[in-house]
Amino acid sequence: KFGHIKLAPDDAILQTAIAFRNDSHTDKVNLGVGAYRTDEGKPLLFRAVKEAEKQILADPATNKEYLGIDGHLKFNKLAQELLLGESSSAVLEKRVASVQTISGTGSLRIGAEFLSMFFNPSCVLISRPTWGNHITIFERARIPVKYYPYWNPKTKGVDIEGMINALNDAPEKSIVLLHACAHNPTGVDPTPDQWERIADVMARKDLLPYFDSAYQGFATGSIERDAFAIRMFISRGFQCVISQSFAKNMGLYGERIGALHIVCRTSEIADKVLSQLKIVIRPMYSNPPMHGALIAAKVLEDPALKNIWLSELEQVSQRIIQMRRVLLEELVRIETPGDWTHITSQIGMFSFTGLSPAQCENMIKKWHCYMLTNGRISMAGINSRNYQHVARAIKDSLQI
Ligand code: PLP
Ligand code: TYF
Repeated sequence: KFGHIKLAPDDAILQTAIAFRNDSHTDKVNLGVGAYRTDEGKPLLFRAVKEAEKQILADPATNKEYLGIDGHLKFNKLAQELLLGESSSAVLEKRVASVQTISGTGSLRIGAEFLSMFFNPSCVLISRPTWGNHITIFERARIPVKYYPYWNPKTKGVDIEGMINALNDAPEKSIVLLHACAHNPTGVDPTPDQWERIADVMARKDLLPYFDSAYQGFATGSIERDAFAIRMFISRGFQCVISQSFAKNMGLYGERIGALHIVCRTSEIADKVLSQLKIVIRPMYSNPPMHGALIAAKVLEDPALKNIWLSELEQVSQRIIQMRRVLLEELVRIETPGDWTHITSQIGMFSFTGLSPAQCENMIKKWHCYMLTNGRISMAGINSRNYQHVARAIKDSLQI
């Protein structure tokens, strides 16, 4: 019955994690998967999360009943307010349809399916490059995928003219997928002025913005600043779709907690959208898991826990920024050829080094520095014990 099935390739990103684990070399460095690591190279359990979990388990009212199809309602509301701001007109006017989802990936998949069924899109425009899963998710939802240029290898910045031109040429009823902040994999975001230009052309062409928000608080350490683009679009009157993940900013990777928000014109429309989102979800997994929602809701609801969380988030983003500085200084100190200042000007979890595929191979094979072959390194994998090794590896690989 199944003998005809061919072996599928592994996910390129998750494959680097496996290769790293299987390497017995003592100097190995994990710069592959975007998951935060402490300066000791260990996963981080946020103190606020641990405390919230303790309170949840101690509460006699805690049970393991099913959630509704749309998940934990208080979580949905708190997640909405974190993203859009408590005083957002869209929140106050109750015109945002929100459902709990299976982290950011599940949110994107439900969002794409909903748009495929109810928006009749001509295509989705995705940045080139992007997080690989974006492409497959929209293809699976039967939405044709097109691209807009994003990365300018010469300036190692955003190709804003290329992007604006592509949006200008977009077919009617296009969806435009935008990374809300901390673009994966490039680490470069549009400036506020560039975001305004993007909004101008999208308003003129009546394109639908779809924000992927996987790193709120991770880019700058500020929840508000990292939500700038989303809030600016909404304040300009855009309706939009937003996928939100708590994997990175609460360190809840394996709990699979996220949300999907659809900002509508009126609360009546939002009610109808919500009813249809439930119909999309019901035959897929019936209802989402509870534990991550309880944790995130507790952290966002309790002012003391929220403060602890925000200061931890600040520390996490500061450590990454510090490692950018330390790596750059070391590259300069050992006289690495070329300009490496993009390491410190890029933001978020990743740096797009500009190394070629062959140079990346050398990083991996000779130096045991596991990274993506598109040149992306996860800054979270760098720490005070391995930055010199990574700098030496980069300098050596440039000879390839
Ligand atoms: N979107 C982007 C840009 C990402 O980098 C990721 C990965 O973390 C996700 C979405 C979804 O991650 P998760 O499903 O773990 O929330
Ligand atoms: O880009 C990354 O490394 C993160 C983590 O299928 C990730 O977004 C990678 C691959 C994947 C899911 C999450």
